[in-house]
Amino acid sequence: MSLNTLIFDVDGTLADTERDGHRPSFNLAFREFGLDWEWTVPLYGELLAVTGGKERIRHYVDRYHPEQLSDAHFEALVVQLHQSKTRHYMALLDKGSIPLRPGVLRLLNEARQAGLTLAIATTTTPENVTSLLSATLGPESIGWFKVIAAGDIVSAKKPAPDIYLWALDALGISAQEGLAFEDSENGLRSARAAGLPTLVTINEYTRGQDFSGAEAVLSDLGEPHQPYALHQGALPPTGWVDLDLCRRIAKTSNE
Ligand code: XBP
Ligand code: MG
Repeated sequence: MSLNTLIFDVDGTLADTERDGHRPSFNLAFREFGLDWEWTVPLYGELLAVTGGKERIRHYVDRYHPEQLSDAHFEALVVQLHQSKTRHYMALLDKGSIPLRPGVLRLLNEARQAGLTLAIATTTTPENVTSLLSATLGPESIGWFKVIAAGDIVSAKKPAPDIYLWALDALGISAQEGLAFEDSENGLRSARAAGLPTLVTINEYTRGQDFSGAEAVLSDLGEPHQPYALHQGALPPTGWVDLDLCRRIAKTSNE
């Protein structure tokens, strides 16, 4: 089976959305509801161990404000906080303040020109994905992706394999025909558990995580004028990820 589909994670992979996107949006939602909770940059790094915004709020409350858990309205509050956070986050994306990471647009274009299928497998809310794509690539780019697997479509979020298995099923392909792009240990574990070879591009929050099982770990996808730095794996020490390299990675992993 040869490579025919590239499957991208969103947060941290297509764009650096967590520190200056999701995090301040959670804080705005807390303020809107009169809560004095403040997710600082280091605290948020700790909370990222739990994927999914609602799951992350529950985890935070469990850890730092456990007395709230017995409140009869707690679950409703989580849902309302998350809706508010999604509104703030989408408004922030609409302002165009979060760009794509290096090499992402180049690789998407190359894959489309070569007739490869593109897909997304993410834990984030579906509207966040379409807003990011619209703001960075234009609204027509949503149609570039044959499958967008996102949010609560599966109940077990990453690191569980469910979102990638759902995407593979919707795409009608086997894992050997795909290559996943991830930025975090949770994402890598999810993709690998679904059988997908996975390329990791790290960021400020995920450097230092355990990426065993990745085909390679890079600073980013790189550009000809701004090459990636290799952190782990048997790829050239610098360069840029193009389709040729993707095919080589997928072939090696399937041997
Ligand atoms: C992304 C997440 C998400 C976002 C917030 O993980 O963990 O929870 O931080 O999104 P991954 P929502 O990149 O591994 O998919 O608030 O919409 O859930
Ligand atoms: Mg991610």
